[in-house]
Formats: sequence, structure tokens, C-alpha cells
Amino acid sequence: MPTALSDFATDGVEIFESVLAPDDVAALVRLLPENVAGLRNLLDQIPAVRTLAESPPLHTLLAKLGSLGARPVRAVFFDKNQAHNWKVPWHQDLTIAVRVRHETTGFGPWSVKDGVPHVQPPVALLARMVTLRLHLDDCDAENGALRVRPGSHLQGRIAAADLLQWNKAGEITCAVRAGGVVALRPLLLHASSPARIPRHRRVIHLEYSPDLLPPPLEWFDAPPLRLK
Ligand SMILES: O=C(O)CCC(=O)C(=O)O
Repeated sequence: MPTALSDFATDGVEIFESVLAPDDVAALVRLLPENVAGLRNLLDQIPAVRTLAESPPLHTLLAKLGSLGARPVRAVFFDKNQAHNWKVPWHQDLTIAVRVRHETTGFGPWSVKDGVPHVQPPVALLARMVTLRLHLDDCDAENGALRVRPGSHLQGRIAAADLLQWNKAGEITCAVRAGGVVALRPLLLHASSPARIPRHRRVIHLEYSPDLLPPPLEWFDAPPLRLK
């Protein structure tokens, strides 16, 4: 059942075209690996990605979404291409990356991805986060665009057993051109299908949070806060 979008608060998703100019997109493409399915910890690995995450166009978007002041806390590169034409089932983004594992009330279970500790934080923290997915290629249903279920972010953490019920809900395919951004709440149910016509579908996925973690927990990727 197709659906139409109204606003970010209600839908948990919004699409912005032409956020970056073609030259800026080309400069980012030159910094990224050519033939991988993805790459984690980009804020750490590619300084230009941190510059991008903190750049005026993305701050403007955060302000439009009511999240001015949120800091980038994780960045991941995703690509679909001829060698890596993957799919992901419906899910919510429930984990955050932290520097060191410290058992903390409300945080768990823990996991490790590419050597970095990850944990599920309280839902209230996830509900305040925003993800900006910057597209480096034109993207639509043909090359594996993100599919989302608008409004699902308002249900908190959705148990695996309840996911089937959401199959009756409407979905949107987030088609967007290179230089555009798909903004979403991490709690929004999302999935993506393999590309029908495999060609690059490069995305820089940037997660932002307005929150500090309870000490001694620290975001893996956020710069240390400078206290005045
Ligand atoms: O890029 C995609 O198609 C899916 C990414 C995803 O599932 C995620 O960020 O959790």
C-alpha cells in the first residue's frame, strides 16, 4: 500500500534534493573505496567525512528537522554495485558505537562490529537521534533504494514477533538524486532490496545525537566535548 509523506515528526523520514553540489559529490566519491559493500567508522577514517558532517548544508538540514546542536556520532559508507548487490530485511537501527564497554543500566545487549563495541541504548536516546543519508549516486527502486514504513518510529522498539503486522502498513521507496539527503529517525523501520540493475548506489550514512552518554560511556566517533 503506497503512502504519502507529510512531515518529519509524523513520518520519521524526509527527502531533501540538491543538498550538495555535483563537484562536492565528486570530491567525496574520490575519497571512497571503489569495490566494497561498505565501510564503518568513517568519521575516524576519512577527515573529509567529519568536515562534511559538520558542514553548513547539513547543519541547515538538522535545524529544519528540529535537531540543531546534534553532533555526528557515527558514519558508515554503503554501496551496492555489481560485486556487492546486497539486501537488508526490515529492521530498526537499535545500536550505537562506543569507545569502551562499560556495563551501564539501561544499555544492552552488547556486540562488537569491526572491533568496536556496540550497544543498544535506551529507546529515549534513539528517539532523539537523526540519520542523514547523503547520496552520491542517483538512487531509486531499480538500484536498491531504501524502503521505509512512515510512522513506525513512533512505536519505540518493535519486537521481532510484531514485525509481521507492519507488512500491512504503507511503505515509501526513498528515491533521491545524487547530492540529495534522506533524513530518518533510526527507529523508523527500513529495508532495502538488491538492485535490479546493479550500478553504484553510494551513500554516506551519518548519525547525529543531541545527547552525551552517561559517563564513563562515550560515543565512539564524537569528538571529546570541550567544557568551558
Ligand atoms: O543502505 C541500505 O540500503 C540499508 C542500510 C541499513 O539498513 C541501515 O543503515 O541500517
